[in-house]
Amino acid sequence: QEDLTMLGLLRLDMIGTVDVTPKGEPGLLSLAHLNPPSPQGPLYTLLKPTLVHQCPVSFETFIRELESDLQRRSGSQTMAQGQTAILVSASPKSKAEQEEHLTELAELASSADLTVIDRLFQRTERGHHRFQLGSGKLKDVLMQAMQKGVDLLIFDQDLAPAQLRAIEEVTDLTVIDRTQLILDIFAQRAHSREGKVQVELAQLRYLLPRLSGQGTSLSRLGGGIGSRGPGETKLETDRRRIRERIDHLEREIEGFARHQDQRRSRRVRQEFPVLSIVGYTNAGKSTLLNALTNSVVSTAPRVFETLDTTSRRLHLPHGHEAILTDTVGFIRDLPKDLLAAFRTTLDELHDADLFLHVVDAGAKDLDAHI
Ligand SMILES: Nc1nc2c(ncn2[C@@H]2O[C@H](COP(=O)(O)OP(=O)(O)OP(=O)(O)O)[C@@H](O)[C@H]2O)c(=O)[nH]1
Ligand SMILES: [Mg+2]
Repeated sequence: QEDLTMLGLLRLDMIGTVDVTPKGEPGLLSLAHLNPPSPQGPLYTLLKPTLVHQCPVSFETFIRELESDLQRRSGSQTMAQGQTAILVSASPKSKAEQEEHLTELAELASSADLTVIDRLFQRTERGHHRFQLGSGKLKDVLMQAMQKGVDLLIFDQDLAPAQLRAIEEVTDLTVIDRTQLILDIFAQRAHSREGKVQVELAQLRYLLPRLSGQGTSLSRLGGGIGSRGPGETKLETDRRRIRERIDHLEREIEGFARHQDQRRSRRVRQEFPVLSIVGYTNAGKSTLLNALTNSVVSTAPRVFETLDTTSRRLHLPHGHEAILTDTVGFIRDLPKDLLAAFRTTLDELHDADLFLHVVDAGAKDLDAHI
């Protein structure tokens, strides 16, 4: 069994063991080879043991055919289905709670146009782990990933930069956490200048510490003790450029905030009451705005469809008017970089005279959404 695990983990084409008889002569030869990734098929095939000199396999042809088969399959799979992912959760929380969170993570993943192939979770002790989950469980995850030809692991828990690196090193897969997934979705969806700036700022703030983490491993690769490898110098430049960009974006956001103040005071002069639609993401906020004001804000059965604030005039009976605004939805454990970056968007809520809290009564964990 251990040999078979090695076959998978090291991505060998084939592995064989030879028994040794008590007399010291070669006995039975057992061979196993990898299969091309497929969602249902087994990871490897075990051949029937034979005597060494009766070995049925002509290695050169066999390996060549296997290699081209592996290549063909992995090629066609990524073309046909787009990116595939395995969701992973490891925390001291109960099984039920982790499952529920993974369901939400799956919604986030499909909102980012990823195909979720599998979900795996583990209940762990509190405290810091090198891989977030146990190393045995990580092997399980990796075997699943290889068997199913998956290219992305998504963790429900936030990973420390060192954990992220350790997992990537062991698995050779792309690893992201929930925060990064949410940032990616926001980046895909942001349309307004303001939204784009806010998302980029959040992404850079998230990236910066992770970049310096990679710096240590790169300088180790550079080899010379005490000498700075070329990678390190480049990273120093990258880091400085990122900091400069962050400064720049922060100033731009301040500009938006001033602009917003002016807009606000104009609105106060007009003395229209402001009604703000708030609520969990995908609850139906934009649909309500459209229905009440005859607008065409984009709605979709996926999370974070709306990022930009929209304000519309609402005609009430008896000739009264109000401003109705629709804005970005909430989600539990909103990444704090994102929260900070979206301050100008959220500041709009200060203007509200009334909140309309939209709740999807059909949501499974209704209370958690309120
Ligand atoms: N069954 C039902 N579906 C609804 C209702 N209101 C909205 N929906 C659907 O729910 C989905 C989400 O609606 P949106 O209006 O985009 O939700 P949102 O709160 O603006 O979502 P985000 O902008 O992504 O945070 C859409 O597919 C709507 O068609 C409703 O009252 N009943
Ligand atoms: Mg919306």
